[in-house]
Amino acid sequence: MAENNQTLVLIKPDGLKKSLTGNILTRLSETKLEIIGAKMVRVSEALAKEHYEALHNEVFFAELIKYIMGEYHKKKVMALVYWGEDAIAKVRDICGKTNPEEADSVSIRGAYGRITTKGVYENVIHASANEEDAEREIKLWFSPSEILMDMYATKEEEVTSTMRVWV
Ligand code: FUP
Repeated sequence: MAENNQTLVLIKPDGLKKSLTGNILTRLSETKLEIIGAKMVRVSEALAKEHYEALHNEVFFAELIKYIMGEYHKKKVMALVYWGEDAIAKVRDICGKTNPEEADSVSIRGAYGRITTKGVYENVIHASANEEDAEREIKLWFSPSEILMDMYATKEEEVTSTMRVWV
């Protein structure tokens, strides 16, 4: 039975540098999934390390952090949440395999990704691998008020902090 689920998509700095945003969003729109959150993010080292926490022992970790922070391209990432029937699987399918040289040539990573001389896969796009990762990643990149759907439990909390406002 097909189930509705949500997934985090990141258009990585190389995707933005190569002006692939429109192309990628068009490819993803073929899924008929709904975008329920979207924003541009300047990725801090803390966010990068938290996002790729599971890979922290890999030899390419330091380079991966620099890559996602935009050291080699543009210092920004477009973060989106897609929702709908089999969202996780459908988006992963269009992205293609992690290694751009192994990815199907019509997939996003197969068409536009590359492997750097330092061995990092610059594969243009990230998409959550499963429901557990999706929940962790969506909660890491978005606050509840930035998403047009209540998908995970939330609570009201009084916060005393400053925020930037228009003058
Ligand atoms: P994926 O779920 O497809 O993003 O794959 P992983 O979580 O295994 O990898 C996350 C990122 O680490 C990839 F997008 C690129 C980078 N990576 C490498 O550079 N080399 C590797 O051998 C594996 C991953």
